[in-house]
Amino acid sequence: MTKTALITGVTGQDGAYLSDLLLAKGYIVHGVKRRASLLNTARVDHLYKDPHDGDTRFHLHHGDLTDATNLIRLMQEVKPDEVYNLAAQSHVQVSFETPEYTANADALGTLRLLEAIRILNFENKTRFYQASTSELYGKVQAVPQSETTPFYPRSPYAAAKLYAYWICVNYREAYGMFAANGILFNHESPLRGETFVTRKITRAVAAIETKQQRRLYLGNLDAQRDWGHARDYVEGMWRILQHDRADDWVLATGETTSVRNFVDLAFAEVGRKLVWEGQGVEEVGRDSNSGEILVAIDPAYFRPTEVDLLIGDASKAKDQLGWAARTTLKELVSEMVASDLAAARTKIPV
Ligand code: NDP
Ligand code: GDR
Repeated sequence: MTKTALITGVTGQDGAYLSDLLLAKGYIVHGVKRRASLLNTARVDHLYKDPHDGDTRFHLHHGDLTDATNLIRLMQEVKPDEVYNLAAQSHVQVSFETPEYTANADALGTLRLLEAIRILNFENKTRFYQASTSELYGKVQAVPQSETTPFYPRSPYAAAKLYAYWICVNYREAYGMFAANGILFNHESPLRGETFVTRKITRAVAAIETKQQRRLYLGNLDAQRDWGHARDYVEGMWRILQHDRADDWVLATGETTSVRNFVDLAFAEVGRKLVWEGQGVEEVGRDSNSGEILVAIDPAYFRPTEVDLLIGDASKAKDQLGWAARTTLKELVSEMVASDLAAARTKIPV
């Protein structure tokens, strides 16, 4: 029987990869997009067909996680077998500037969707996936982090996602809903938003290589993250909802890398080696051939509270879902730099 999925955040990185995956599996996919003054569907345009030109299994609806009546109406119209709640104000640093909005969209938005399912009596029909995050571990209480590691959020974003995590668990226990949390560690791709650190770095490498930028400014180079590929992780989301019972799952690679090391890997893709000099805000990365400073610190990118070290233990997902991250960090960096270089070469150098 054809399944129907509703994806919030369909225009984001994960929404695009998940739509691809579900359509390939034969699903009918309904995505929720926000109205914006400019078109914001670039990541899913290749999936969209004008309904006037015949049958399509990919549909877009306007909506917003801050608008409960809209969510109830959409849920009623679509009657989804599976809901993937990927929509969020997802930038940790921005959440320090917009804490109330972040809580409204990321915490209460999740509650609104769960309530929509309950109001419509879809508890026995609709499975719910919540995009939980390794940011919940924040000031980490154990290394590596698994489903049993205590949480200690370190940003308004993480605090909002903590509420979303627990309301999901609560609706599962209180109303028997199939509501599952995927606690996903950082995952990246050529579709990653331009202001997250990996994409900021790979775009800068491409722009420096094509002489469109001189220098890259970053914040904390010592932060360590467990970086995987988004394509692998959306497959994990799908498996989480196919499991015979709702549960909470860590998806991670099990390896961690510093921001500085990610910079080294990205420049290595274009044959450049950096030499790091200085300490703290004075630290710079010089091109080993020309001596030019390619990377410097701008304290504006430091966060009021930082998450220093994330490394996930995904053995539960491996044992029970048969899921494992497949793409290596080297492959991920290669793909991202190649994609940004191709885009940069289409622009005229300054
Ligand atoms: P993106 O920032 O790329 O996408 C977020 C999506 O949410 C976009 O489609 C955005 O729309 C939409 N959105 C934002 N606010 C609202 C709102 N108020 N109402 C409706 N839609 C909204 O994030 P990712 O794809 O990287 O991440 C997907 C989810 O997974 C997020 O919830 C994120 O917090 C979480 N997560 C991500 C991880 C990662 O490493 N990528 C790791 C763990 C969790 P628009 O395009 O209009 O901005
Ligand atoms: P993160 O991702 O906060 O882990 O959240 P981000 O790429 O923004 O930061 C990772 C680390 O890099 C450090 N950093 C910088 N970060 C940015 N954005 N820009 C910089 O210039 C810079 N310099 C250093 C940060 O301080 C941080 O330590 C992502 C998001 O996708 C969340 O939605 C998701 O929940 C988590 O990953 C898991």
